[in-house]
This record gives sequence, C-alpha cells and structure tokens, in this order.
Amino acid sequence: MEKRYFQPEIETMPVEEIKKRQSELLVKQVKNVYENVSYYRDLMDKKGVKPEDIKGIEDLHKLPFLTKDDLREAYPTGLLARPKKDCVRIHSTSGTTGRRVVAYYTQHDIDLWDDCCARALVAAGASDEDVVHVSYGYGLFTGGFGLNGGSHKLGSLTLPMSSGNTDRQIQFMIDQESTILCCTPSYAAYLGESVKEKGVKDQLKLKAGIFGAEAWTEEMRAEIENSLGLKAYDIYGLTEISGPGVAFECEEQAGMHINEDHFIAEIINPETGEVLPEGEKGELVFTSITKEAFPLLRYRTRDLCVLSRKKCSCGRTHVRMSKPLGRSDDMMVIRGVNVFPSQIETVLLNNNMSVNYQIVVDRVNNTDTLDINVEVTPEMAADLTYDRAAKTRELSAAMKNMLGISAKIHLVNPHTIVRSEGKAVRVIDNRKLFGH
Ligand code: DLL
Repeated sequence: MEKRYFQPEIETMPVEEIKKRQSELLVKQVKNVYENVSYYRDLMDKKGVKPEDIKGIEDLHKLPFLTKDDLREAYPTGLLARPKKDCVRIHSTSGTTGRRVVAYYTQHDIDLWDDCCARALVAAGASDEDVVHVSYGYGLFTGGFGLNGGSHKLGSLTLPMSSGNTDRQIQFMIDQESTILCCTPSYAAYLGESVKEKGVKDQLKLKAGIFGAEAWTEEMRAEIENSLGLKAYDIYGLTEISGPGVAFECEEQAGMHINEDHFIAEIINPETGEVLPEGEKGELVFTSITKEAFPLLRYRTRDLCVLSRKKCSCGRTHVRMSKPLGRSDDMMVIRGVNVFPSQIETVLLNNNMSVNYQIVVDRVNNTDTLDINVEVTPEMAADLTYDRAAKTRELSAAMKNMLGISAKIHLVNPHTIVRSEGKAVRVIDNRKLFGH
C-alpha cells in the first residue's frame, strides 16, 4: 500500500519535540560513551568536560570533536561502546590511505539504519508493491546492505544485484520490472548510456532512483532522469555514522532531510571549530544519539554544506542539508586557486558534453597543470561535420570563466575513459601534495 512516510509520527514531529528528544538522548549517550569508551573519556578529560556538564543539545558545543584520524588511532576497536560479542556486523570505508575505518553494528543499530533507508525509499515513492533494484556494491561498503535492509523493512521485492555486469543489470530490470533503482549517480549515468545504446528504454518500468555516495550536480540529475525515465533522488550517508540514509531527499528535491531522531547535525567553521548559525556554509558534524556499538560524538565529516529549517512542503519537519558543496579536504588548490570538481562537471554538462570525464592535476616545472579529459557523445562522434577544435576552444573559455584559471581540454572518443561500477574516480592528482 502506498504511504507518504515510513514513520509518520517521527518524520513529521514538531521541531520542539525533536529537540527535546535529542536532548534526552544526548545526555544518556554522553554518559554511556564516557563510561564505556576510554578513548573518548580521555578526550573529554583533556578538554575538561564531564558528562554532568551536558544537560541538553545547548551544551553540545562543549564536547570535543572526533575526526577520521581519531578513528584510525583507535582502530580497530578503540571506539567500541559495546563488547564485540554484542555486535552482529561490520562495515568499512574504501579508504586507500592509512588504516581503514571500521564501523560496528549491533542488531539494534542495523534496525535503526534499515528504518532510515526505508524512510528514504518511501520518500522516493516506494511501497511494498515496488521492485527495488539495488546496484550499490554489497560487502564492506554500506550502500548495498543499507538499501537492501530498507527495502526489506518496507516489504518491497528486493533485487540484491550489487554492482557490475551491466548487461545482466539491464536484463533483470526488464524481466523483473524493477521500479526503483539504487546505485551511485555515476553508475546510473552509465546504465542510462547503455540503455540508450541498446534502445530498450521503453521496456523499463523504473519510476525513481536513489542515488548517492558521491557528489553529483543538478545537470547530472537531469541527464539521468532523462536517460532512464525516472525521478532521481539524492541520498547521503557515511560509514562512520551508519551508511546511506543519514539524510535523504523528498519529492521537493531541495535538500535532504536528516534523520534527526538518530543524528544531531551541526555546521562548524572548519578552521576554527566554531558552531555556525543555520544557513551558513560550513563543515557538517554529526552526533549519533541512538547507536549502541559505534556511537560517535561530534564527528567531523569534512563535507561542506548548509542546513535549513525552512518548512518543507512534504510535511517532514527534520532539518534539511544541502547537497555537499565540496569537502573541506578534497578541494583542490591549483595554481593557488580553489577548484571543486563539481564546478568542472557543471561546465561540461552545461556545454552538452557527456558525464564521462576525468580531471588530471600535475606539477611540471613547479607549475600546476590541469587537464580535463572528456568524452564526446556518440552523436558528436558520428557527426562528420562536428568541429572538435571549436568545441575545445568553447569549453576552455567556459572553464576559465568558472574556475578563474585555464585548463587544457582534451575531447576523447566515446568509451575511452574507464567506467566505474561504484564511485567514479574523477580526479587524478599526480602532485602527491600530502605525502600519500
Ligand atoms: O558513501 C554511504 C552511502 C552509500 C551514501 C550509498 C549514499 C548511498 P562512505 O563510503 O563512508 O559512505 O563515504 C562517505 O561520501 O562523507 C561524502 O563525502 C560522500 N557522500 C555520500 N553521499 C553523498 C551524496 C557512503 N549524496 C562520504 N552527495 C561522505 C555527495 C556524498 N557526497
């Protein structure tokens, strides 16, 4: 049966009530963590904060932050708040440098995560009558298991496809009449491209897609919606805080509602750590108030975004976060100028290029170089009158205008840039500025 919300009483709870609930849970969680996690107790002691100092969310700013470095330092079990024998699962980030981040879950933690993903599915219009096609990777990555769990909870028929084998994905989509597609936006774009090549769009029954785990632009949304014939919804999350479903888009498609009954969100100035007022752009910080095994307090995500309490027409009262506008740590500084990959993507897509591109940064003779390889679309490649040199000049000018620095544009043939079945590798920075 179709419903508007998965848990209406929570998702539409008056803001004052949410805050009251957050305060109560925070006080309990701080006490729990102080008593059970020596690593965090040491951090609190160092900052001179005792659990009694935290009487509600107004005191949250007194607590120390946690960063990925702390997680690495405490690896593997230093931040566990429950005995390992109470845990039923781990997940891990795909981090290639340093030690991995591993998050632990009790059954309670899995249940609440499933609820969050079920809320996201319902917000995208899913019900127990839908066929949910999960093409996020299964395994240590949280994407596959997360959406799988949400879909089960909702009672939808779940296709645990995992990523890869695009021909088989499309065949199952047709044969099983998949209605909701869950995968990374870059894989959705690739699926859209393959569907177009096979000429099978009219055999698909897709109505919505839930795409996240990496940054994507509005231009890319339009492209995917068009190629797959669905409405594309954003979903946000991170392994440390549970996985996908920390926040999700509703039909408004204007920011993602954060599941505030489980996670308290703050925006801070990434340089000073100061908490910023609503509406200001800064680094997103999460405190998990209901998790048992791996409850993180004031975890710095490095994602830059803006929060909004503006009333949403969907009726949900939970605060909305903007799409991440970059990361406080993935921003590239090229010839002294701050460059975000999303700016480059916007220029490419606004100029009718394909979504298959790669940014290569290097340093030659002490000068940074920026090269952008982008595939021409099959239509452009087939058009004998197409003027690649003119297009290259046009893109170079648009890029200079957007970034403030010039970039070398290389138009390459379709299918020459390696496709991703998970998160796309958009940036290759050969400068190795950070010693990795
Ligand atoms: O990417 C969890 C996830 C799986 C989210 C499936 C959505 C869908 P991690 O691998 O730990 O977890 O990566 C977390 O990915 O801090 C963001 O920088 C980025 N990210 C996640 N969702 C989005 C999004 C999963 N919707 C990191 N838009 C986060 C932009 C996102 N960036």
